[in-house]
Amino acid sequence: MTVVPAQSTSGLIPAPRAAVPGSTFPAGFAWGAATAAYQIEGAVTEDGRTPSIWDVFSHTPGKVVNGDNGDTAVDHYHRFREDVRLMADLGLTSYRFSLAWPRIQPTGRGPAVERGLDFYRALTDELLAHGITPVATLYHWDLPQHLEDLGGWTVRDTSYRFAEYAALAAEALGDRIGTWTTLNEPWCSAFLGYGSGVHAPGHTSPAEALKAAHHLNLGHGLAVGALRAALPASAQIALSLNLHQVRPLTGDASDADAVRQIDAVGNRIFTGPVLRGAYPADLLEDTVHLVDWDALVQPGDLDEISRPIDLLGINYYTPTVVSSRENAEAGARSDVHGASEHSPWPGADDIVFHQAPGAVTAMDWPIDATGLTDLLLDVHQAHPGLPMLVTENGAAFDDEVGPDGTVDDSDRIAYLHDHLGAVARAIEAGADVRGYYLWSLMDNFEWAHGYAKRFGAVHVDYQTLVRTPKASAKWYSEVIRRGGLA
Ligand code: IFM
Repeated sequence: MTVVPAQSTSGLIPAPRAAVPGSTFPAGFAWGAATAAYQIEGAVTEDGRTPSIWDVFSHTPGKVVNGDNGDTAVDHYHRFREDVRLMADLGLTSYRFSLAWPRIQPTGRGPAVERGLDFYRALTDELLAHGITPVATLYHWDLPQHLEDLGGWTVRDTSYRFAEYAALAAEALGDRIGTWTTLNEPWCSAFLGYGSGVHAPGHTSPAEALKAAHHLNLGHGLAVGALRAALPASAQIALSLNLHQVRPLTGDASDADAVRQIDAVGNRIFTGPVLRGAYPADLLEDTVHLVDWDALVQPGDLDEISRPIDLLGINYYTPTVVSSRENAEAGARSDVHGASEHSPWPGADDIVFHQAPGAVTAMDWPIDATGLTDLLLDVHQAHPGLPMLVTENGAAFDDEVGPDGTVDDSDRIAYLHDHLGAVARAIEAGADVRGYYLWSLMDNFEWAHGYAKRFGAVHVDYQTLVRTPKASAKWYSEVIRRGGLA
């Protein structure tokens, strides 16, 4: 039986309806793919855009593999119509992309640049014309450099600047975009950007990282307020977190404590204030020697941060295995988040990271789909009734174009099959998961790895910029057409 998945006509991700016959996935489930502005757009000096922290970082020698940068990326800024056609051919019902803050409000202050907004107007019009629901992320790591020069996320003012930018974007695009995400993976912005320094702006200070985390949380909350004020009441507002599915190396109590600590500084530092209105007491205790939390968290901040959201976005790639130092065995990893002698885990110096067993992707990330089911069910149990979207999931592999011009990425198909199965299991167990966004629509600039890692379902030739759907793209379009796995 051929089932055409229900499309959302309202620009919203619908609440679950009856399951598609023969499938676990509900009718109206968002079958999506995701990208981010700096990773795909290029055109970094066009139409008023000014440098972001990633322009500056990627042009700093030694920061990105091969000295790559996003100057051209995959030229989506000029090729978006072709890219939307690819999405439509795939049968995507939704597309998650990010708005470039330095395109819309170049100095992080003042009025919006219409030419920057026009690009997103044209992109969303094209999506809507093809029946694809746009999901816009306001911040996927491209802070205007101008704001970084004033202290970036280590200073409170940036949170207020972010809310102002959110209001400008919502006022201009709220008639076309019904579903909004404030931040993508604030853990990376704070702890890779200001802690280990492997991401822009490349700072290596545990105190700055913790301050950045709070100001990102505050920016999120203030932006939720700004979005609610500017958007229709029906708008859906989300936050995308790369929650760590943390597992102990052994059953020892000290490993359980290692899990607790990484869960605190990796996950609950965000879910605590956002979903419960408080920072976890154990996090504050673990990091009290690094930052003055009483001075950092000002009266009223937690009320702002905990403004209700409609959906939680979850990004998952691999589980995280930890132990205490005394339980560490051979095989311990020091490179869990890129090559840096500085830790992205403030206050957790005695915790050792381990490679989970089994096959790995080209990122050297262990493949374990059970982590996604567990993660979705953990969130479901901790926050019953909270609707979720898997806003990113996917894998990099060393894809090659065959002599016949096709790309046989059967390893990616296996990864996606297992992870969609993991989502189905979480839905069967009661989790309210409303969509899945494959990372990524197409090969793109993979941050500090440059163009060396390919996550796309669509191959991009970086010389010619020709796009070629891989076997996984064809496989995914069959899944979408059926409304679920076979
Ligand atoms: O490419 C990134 C994306 O920008 C954020 N989440 C993880 C992806 C793969 O590393």
